[in-house]
Amino acid sequence: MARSKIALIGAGQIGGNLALLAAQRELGDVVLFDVPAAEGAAKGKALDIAQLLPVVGRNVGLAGTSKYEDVAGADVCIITAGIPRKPGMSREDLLGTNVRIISEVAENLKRVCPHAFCIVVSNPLDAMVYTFFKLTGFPKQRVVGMAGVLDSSRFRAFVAMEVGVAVEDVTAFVLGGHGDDMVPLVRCCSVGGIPVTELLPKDRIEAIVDRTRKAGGELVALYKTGSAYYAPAASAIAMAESYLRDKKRVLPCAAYLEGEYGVRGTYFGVPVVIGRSGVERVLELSLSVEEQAAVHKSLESVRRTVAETKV
Ligand code: TXD
Repeated sequence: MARSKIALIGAGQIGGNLALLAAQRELGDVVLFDVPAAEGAAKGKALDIAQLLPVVGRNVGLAGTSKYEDVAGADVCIITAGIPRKPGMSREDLLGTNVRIISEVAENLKRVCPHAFCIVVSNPLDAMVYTFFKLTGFPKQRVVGMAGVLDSSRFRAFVAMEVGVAVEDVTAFVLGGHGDDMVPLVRCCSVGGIPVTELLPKDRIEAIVDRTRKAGGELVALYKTGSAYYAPAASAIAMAESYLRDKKRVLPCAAYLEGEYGVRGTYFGVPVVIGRSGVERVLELSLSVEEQAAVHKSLESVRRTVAETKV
């Protein structure tokens, strides 16, 4: 059977790491796409990773390009095209530039990858995936935003650090938009099945929730030249793998909602099942009054940013 084809639109920090992880997991042949001025970097990263494969004993094709024809027919497209944050910037400050870039990418992928499962990563995430969905006209099952997997992984990492346990034994997820008012759901966080509220005092849990919400900015301040890239890449690859291998993973993702959680007509971070048909199901849970208020606040922020896209 022919290998799957994975198009990485944007060959920057996250794009390069996506290519490395996709190759190491033999998810399929990888094409790194970037603008002509950055085509050399795209080709270089493809060649560099190809030269790594004999060391790790993996076999996939890798190429770099600035021609959309070279990504034609891709099964999965992961879009990181756009500018990242610099210190002092909010995700919303990226909107003007990134909505133009995502619009150009959407027009081209609509033409050359009409059947692809598309994972949008560029910020401000909820507004960029909405823009991509509206401009491609692709079905909602095939357009999803990557944020919740990352935010939940950050939440789990901080809980594991605090309790002093293995990360794989911490279960947790984050609801809502990819912004500082995202909603880490403490009630659903457990360590080896034990509710975290049994293991940590209230003030430590609140400190972890606050750090999770601001985790992106913490890395922007440390990196100074851009934003996170290792964990975002791993998060998008987990989503792509669940699609390509029909794994039916339950992953928190920005999905287009039509009534679920009382949300209609926009992308919002909720737990979904990803399989070979894309976003196959949205899993709903009943929220407390307090959780509902926090989700509503996050939704208001998402709606404000989406409105600014004018799409
Ligand atoms: O959780 C999340 N969704 C976020 C996403 C987590 C971290 C970073 N988040 C966002 O991803 C970040 O705010 C940016 O909007 C994107 C990409 O971040 P990255 O760190 O990879 O940025 P780089 O290194 O600047 O790479 C962006 C590449 C760069 O090589 C540009 O030349 C390219 O995008 N680019 C384009 N590619 C294709 N087409 C067009 N038009 C284009 N314009 C720029």
